[in-house]
Amino acid sequence: MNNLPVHQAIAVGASKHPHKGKNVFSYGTAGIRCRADILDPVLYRLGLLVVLRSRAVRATIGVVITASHNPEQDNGAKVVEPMGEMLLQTWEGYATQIANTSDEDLGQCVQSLISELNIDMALPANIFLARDTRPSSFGLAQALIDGIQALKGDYIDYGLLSTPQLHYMVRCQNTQGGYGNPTEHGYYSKLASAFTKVREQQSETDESEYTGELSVDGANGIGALKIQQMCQHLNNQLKISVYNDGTHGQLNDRCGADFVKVQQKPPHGMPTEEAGRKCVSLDGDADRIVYYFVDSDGVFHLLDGDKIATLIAGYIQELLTAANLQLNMGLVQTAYANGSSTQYATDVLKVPVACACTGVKHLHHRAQDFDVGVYFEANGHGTVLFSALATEKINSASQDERLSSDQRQAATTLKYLQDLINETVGDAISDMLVVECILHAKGWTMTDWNAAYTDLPNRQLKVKVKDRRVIQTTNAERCATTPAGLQEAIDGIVSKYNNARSFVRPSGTEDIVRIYAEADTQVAADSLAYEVATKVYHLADGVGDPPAQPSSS
Ligand code: G16
Repeated sequence: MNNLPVHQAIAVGASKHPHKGKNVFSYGTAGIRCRADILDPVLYRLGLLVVLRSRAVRATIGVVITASHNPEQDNGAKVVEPMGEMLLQTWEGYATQIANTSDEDLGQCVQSLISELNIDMALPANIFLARDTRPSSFGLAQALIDGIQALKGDYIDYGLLSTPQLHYMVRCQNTQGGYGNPTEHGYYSKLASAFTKVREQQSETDESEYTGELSVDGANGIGALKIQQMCQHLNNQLKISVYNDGTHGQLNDRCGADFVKVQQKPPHGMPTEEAGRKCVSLDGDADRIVYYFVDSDGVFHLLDGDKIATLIAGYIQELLTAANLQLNMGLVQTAYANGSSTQYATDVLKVPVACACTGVKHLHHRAQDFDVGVYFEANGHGTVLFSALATEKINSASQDERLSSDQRQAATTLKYLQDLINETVGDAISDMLVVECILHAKGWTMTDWNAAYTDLPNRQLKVKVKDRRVIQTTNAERCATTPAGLQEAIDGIVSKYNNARSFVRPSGTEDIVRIYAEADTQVAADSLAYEVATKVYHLADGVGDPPAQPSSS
């Protein structure tokens, strides 16, 4: 621990982590993210910031060093709030500010934040940190630690963890164990015990075609390691084979949840030919999951975040009805949600649907408006939130002798299901266990689950432009307000297709503009996406080769 005055300690650290001032950093959709080789000074500065945040809220704050779905050469950091949520928006601004501050101005920047936010620097500060498997993560963790120590913060370095595991640790710590034990073992035993208890409540019928056999694509990342550890706690209740476990391929290289979702095809490195075989892909920090299978005709079927969300919402609704519990449940999606899923949720499940901007931080907050808020992005990132009222009602119904045993059993199942859900943030491992419980309860195969509704054909493309900030959007990102003429052009293109929809938005994790299109056929969705991408390329200063027409399968 250093004994230097604040200014001096910051300067000493800054000299070890010099800011070249050539790049502009911003705290985007999920933290700071860019090429790993320029991040060292940013992580040092973030170390300073999280100490301030910890003192400001008088609680433990978390940092995960990861760039999730991005390629291995990238890296980044996600800051975790005391209850396991994403960093508060006003502090995202401070993070962006400090990340771009030169070595000379750094002491003054920190001092201004201390005064402006009235932070008592005599208070203790406590930081939990963890990292993914990227080779650059280890060194960046050291830069973060140097920042923490410069402001005399304490820290626990958990080493390799999935992002949702670190979110869980932070919440456990700040609830003094109320949410569980802040250890990796605590995480696995909480989930394994809840999984077993939910399944004990469910009776399996003779006609059940459910199988607990799964192939898992670990994206060559942290999820592969952690799911194997989870398996050791499940007493063979699931038979999991892990592929892309990091021993051969590169992180996220032609595998992982993002690849499978965007390319709409199986990952490399995992056998998927067996008809009906249940397959899942995790992303690079294991906070996203998608399911898929190949049918007997060799056709690939993707069950993405929308299918997972509607499965979970439908099941919770059945349990609420069976337990005679009146709680208001809602589903939160983004503009990427397939039109068929929104229609199914609204018309069949009769669950109200809200649309939020991309980024689980936005969905999470919107989901808090409901007693039971199910939120999922189509890319497989999501979870379920239970309000204090919902938790209380479910708990008391599970013990209420005045209710019928069926009603009590439904409430008890809900109670254990809540324990199985990682409410802090989307968690691929927890989400997978929840889905497996629901499929088990229903006795469903992948084909049964997939039959709930049919996705509208869709396509996602990326366009590289000079400065993606020229594209601004409104109406939960469904409408572009700049550059001039872009939205009118998109509207004109969309009107030529049937049952079509398209929008564009700048990514907050990659240096690209994302294009989404859906229409009545795959050929139409591909052509629509291509036309819109070409328009973006021309109106927003595209760089490199113009977009290529996707080849429809
Ligand atoms: C992050 C966010 C997700 C978001 C995704 C893509 O995921 O947590 O909510 O959907 O980025 O964001 P964008 O379209 O702005 O690039 P992850 O898994 O990469 O952390």
